[in-house]
Amino acid sequence: VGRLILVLGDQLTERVVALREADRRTDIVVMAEVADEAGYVPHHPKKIALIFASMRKFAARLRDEGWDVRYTALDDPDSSGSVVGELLRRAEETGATEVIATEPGEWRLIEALNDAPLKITQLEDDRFVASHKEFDDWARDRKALRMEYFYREMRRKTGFLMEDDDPAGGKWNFDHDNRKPAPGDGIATQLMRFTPDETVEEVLDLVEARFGDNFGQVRPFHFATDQGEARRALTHFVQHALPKFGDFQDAMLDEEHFLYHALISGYVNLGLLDPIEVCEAVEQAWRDGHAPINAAEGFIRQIIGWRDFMRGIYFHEGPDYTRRNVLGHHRDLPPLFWGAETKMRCVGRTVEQTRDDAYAHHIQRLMVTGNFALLAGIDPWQVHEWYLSVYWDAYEWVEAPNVIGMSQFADGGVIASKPYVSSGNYIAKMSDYCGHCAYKVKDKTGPDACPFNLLFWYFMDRHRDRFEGNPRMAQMYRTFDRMDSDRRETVLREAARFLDRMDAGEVV
Ligand code: FAD
Ligand code: DLZ
Ligand code: SF4
Repeated sequence: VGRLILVLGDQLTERVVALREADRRTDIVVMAEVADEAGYVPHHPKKIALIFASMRKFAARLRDEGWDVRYTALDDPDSSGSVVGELLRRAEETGATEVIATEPGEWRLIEALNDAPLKITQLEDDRFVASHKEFDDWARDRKALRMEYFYREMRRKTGFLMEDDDPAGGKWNFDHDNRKPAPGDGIATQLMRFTPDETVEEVLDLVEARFGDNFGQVRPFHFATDQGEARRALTHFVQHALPKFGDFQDAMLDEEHFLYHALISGYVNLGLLDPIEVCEAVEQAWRDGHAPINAAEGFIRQIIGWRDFMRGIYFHEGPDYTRRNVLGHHRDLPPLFWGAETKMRCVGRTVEQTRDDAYAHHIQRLMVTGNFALLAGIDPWQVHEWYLSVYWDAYEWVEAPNVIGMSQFADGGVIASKPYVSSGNYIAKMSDYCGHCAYKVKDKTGPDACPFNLLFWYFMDRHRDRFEGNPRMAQMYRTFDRMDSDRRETVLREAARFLDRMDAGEVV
């Protein structure tokens, strides 16, 4: 009897290690849509549909290539409802006694496989530039783990944008040229939309029926659901949006959801696109003179830098990472995160877009919803569960470091050297939200004051002990201390009142 080869919903490529190790003449592939995975958080229906539809198409392809695939659909009456349960059921059905798995991207599932009453071998997922060992070797003996230095190693290792031993263009990092505010003219590339075929439509019906109460709607659905479509989405990005990706990476517009972003994270995380293939396409565009170096470098840094770094941190830090809360934040996540009315235009629009698309770009996630949650002192675990639920690309290995670490500083600075907090000024500079807002970003106190302006000082004041000695924050404390004491008191009092009203369920 052959072995069972487990392929999870975010391992949809022949290049995944368990499939590379398998023998298609004797081994049996197990794939399962299960209630446990679909329900550990209330995932956005579009995310569930993307995963199920892509799983079904991948299973069909494996069958075409001669694999024996045992596939459990969500509504299979014999299903046990869990990944381990399905492995046990298939073991009994086939007589197999051994399972080969690619290590899942979440401790919860790694531990479930470890604890299962079956011989399961978990092979390290090598769809990343750095292996666990390479990351741990790099991290060992370093006082602080900083992405920039890790990234340079990954540039050397992969050879992307390298001229012999030197970085192309003479610099490792061209961020200085990026970060332009939103351009005023009609802009942005058209999103690549795929029309659902019969397989996808079936999944949309299933998801609508089973997860219709989750935040967001499954239709309209336009994501790619196989490797061919995902490659077309990548090509579309490289042709149309990449040249301006760097310039407007941090910009936000009230009426524009996607700007020049790639919209590929979901595909890369699922396995529909390979991260190296993505970087090759981007590097080639630069070599062909189609995209400037600041765009190509900025983009490649997001993939072999940030993405790989986040994965390294998740595994390096261990299973308790998502429970960290060094700032002692305990406020409940307010209903406005789930679409309840808010007068804050930036937050309202970001949440609305998240509900509609299961997508928001990096700066919306970091400097609007993330910034607000951090300033307001919301429990990072609840913030983490929200992000894990609502985005099409959210899997714990990448979501948790971004949320717990980068955005909420709940890990005490493992990832970020200072918290990503800002007053309304930053949002006013990088977006056109404020012009549509009921609050006034220029007001620092008073009935119309932008809540970010109030909460910024509330946060700084509350965490003075921790951050005053941070050289990158000292200037802010000096500014605060130079305010006259009446004004300081007014700001803090109004911030507290704002939070009380929010906690009481008032529209804020
Ligand atoms: P682009 O802006 O076009 O960037 C290109 C690619 O770079 C992305 O597709 C992605 O693969 C990679 N990338 C960029 N930044 C990061 C990063 N910080 N970490 C990892 N990869 C990165 N990304 C996820 O894939 N899943 C998540 O659950 C997730 N949660 C996030 C939560 C917060 C609070 C923040 C601040 C960021 C989060 N990110 C997450 C990172 C980033 O926001 C998304 O990868 C990006 O918005 C995806 O859209 P895009 O493909 O258009 O990306
Ligand atoms: C996210 C997800 C969902 C919604 N459903 C399934 C599923 O039914 N079957 C499956 O194999 N995987 C699913 N996934 C992805 C897993 O949750 C993911 O593999 C782990 O969280 C590790 O990243
Ligand atoms: Fe957001 Fe403040 Fe601007 Fe309103 S004024 S959009 S709350 S930053």
